Amino acid sequence: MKLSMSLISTLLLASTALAVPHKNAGLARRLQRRARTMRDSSNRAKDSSTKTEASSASSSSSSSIEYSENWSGMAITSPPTGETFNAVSGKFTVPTPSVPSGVDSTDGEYSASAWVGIDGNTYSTAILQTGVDFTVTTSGEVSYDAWYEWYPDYAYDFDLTISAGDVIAMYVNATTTTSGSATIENLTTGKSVTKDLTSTSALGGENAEWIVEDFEEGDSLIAFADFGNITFTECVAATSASSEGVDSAQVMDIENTDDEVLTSVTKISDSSFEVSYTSSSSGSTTSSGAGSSSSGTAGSGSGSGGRGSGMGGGKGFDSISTSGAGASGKGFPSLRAVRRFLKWGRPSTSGGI
Ligand SMILES: *[C@@H]1O[C@H](CO)[C@@H](O)[C@H](O)[C@H]1NC(C)=O
Ligand SMILES: *[C@@H]1O[C@H](CO)[C@@H](O)[C@H](O)[C@H]1NC(C)=O
Ligand SMILES: *[C@@H]1O[C@H](CO)[C@@H](O)[C@H](O)[C@H]1NC(C)=O
Ligand SMILES: CC(=O)N[C@H]1CO[C@H](CO)[C@@H](O)[C@@H]1O
Repeated sequence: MKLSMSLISTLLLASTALAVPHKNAGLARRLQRRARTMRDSSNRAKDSSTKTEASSASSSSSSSIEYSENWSGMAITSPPTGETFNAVSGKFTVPTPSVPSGVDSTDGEYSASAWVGIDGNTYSTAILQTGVDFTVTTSGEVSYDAWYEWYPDYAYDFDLTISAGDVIAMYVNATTTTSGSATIENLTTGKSVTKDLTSTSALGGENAEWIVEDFEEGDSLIAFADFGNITFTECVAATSASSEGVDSAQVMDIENTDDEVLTSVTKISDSSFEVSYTSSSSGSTTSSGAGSSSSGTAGSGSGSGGRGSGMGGGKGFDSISTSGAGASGKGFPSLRAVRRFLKWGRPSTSGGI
């Protein structure tokens, strides 16, 4: 999968003529959405950056914290003997993200994602996952996307409007190792969306996880948003014979390449835990200390009626033919190029969406 991703990246870099200027806000928005389909939520960096230390902060039964550059939360790394996980679910309340204090304010946008999934930790060749991204720009615009993904295929957006404060339930269910579904439910309204999925990349049913992620767009990690804290509740990992909560799960925290630990996990019960953004003390350029009063980011709703218009549906991008780099100097990859590549036949997935 690493190979295919880097191949795609190379291809996309070669097509900068299709990259996009961001003076057109609507276009930039769609391009962001498109770029989001380049999400890569595997946890490849984990092994190289894994270290453990006594967990004093987390009053959990887990005795250690595993550090990852990408994932924070809880991950069960093996099902009961003789069984495999086929359903993982959890709930959380959608936070209002804010720009981390002390960052260079010219920096564009900051995101994080909360999701549940089967596999992807120790079992690395497939992940069935679903969740919600939250993004805040330095100008205070907040947006959300609900999505599903059967890695190594890309993430696709659900057509669902998400707002801060929504209580969201997330479910991934595997019916076989190569088929299943992802569901996001708005518990405030009871409305839910489900996507049936198939893949040629078989699940192992070895891992179950509830994660807040610094996800990847293109071939680099997005700038991580201050998400405040996210409490996962009613966490259930099920096999066909039994179910369990997070008692046996491994605590994971994000430590970036500057050795700053950006998250802190606190276990609340077997079915609930909290992930908090812990602002890094070092490197703070301005803003005297605790800037994280979450400054009421104007208009935390999702507003813009065009959101959720179905990235997976693939409409509307065909006329993109502009030049220049995208926001903050990042060239957004071209959907057209991606599609072309997919048509050429991406080896490792059916894309069966
Ligand atoms: C959930 O319901 C609330 C209240 O009606 C609404 O504002 C919000 O947009 C809904 N979110 C989703 C994800 O459907
Ligand atoms: C997924 O599994 C849960 C139980 O874990 C169940 O309540 C839910 O209905 C299932 N959803 C689908 C779409 O099969
Ligand atoms: C979550 O974050 C808020 C704001 O930072 C804080 O006041 C609150 O204590 C946190 N919740 C918990 C359970 O720590
Ligand atoms: C899947 C993913 O985002 N993995 C990334 C984790 O972080 C390392 C280091 O930045 C990246 O190399 C991985 O690609």
